[in-house]
Amino acid sequence: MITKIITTLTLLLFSLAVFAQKEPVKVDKGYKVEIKTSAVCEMCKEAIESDLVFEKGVKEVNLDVDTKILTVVYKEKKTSADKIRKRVTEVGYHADDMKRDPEAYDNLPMCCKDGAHDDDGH
Ligand SMILES: [Cu+2]
Repeated sequence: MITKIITTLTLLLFSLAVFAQKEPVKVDKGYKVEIKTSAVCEMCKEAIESDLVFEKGVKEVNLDVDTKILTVVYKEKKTSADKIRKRVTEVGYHADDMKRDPEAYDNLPMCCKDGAHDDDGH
């Protein structure tokens, strides 16, 4: 009985982990992927977008600060969703299941750190 519950829970957690990361979808200009980040404000948006826009193969970048979702359109021959996620971690933010680079995070402005916007609800 216990074993059955554990198996069910494990499967459930596993499927949640898989669904947490969105698969890229085909669009006119290449592929589009939505990546959940740890961005908290307009400065984060600026930092991530201005960095990603120069990344090889990246066509369009947009971060929605409210949902923390980064939408990227890229050429599948020049880059991949994982490379883009990696790049986001190097700017200092989590990207889906990929953890941010600790050094990059240390260098972020104070307002972009965890909890900086908790008090006023932003
Ligand atoms: Cu910020």
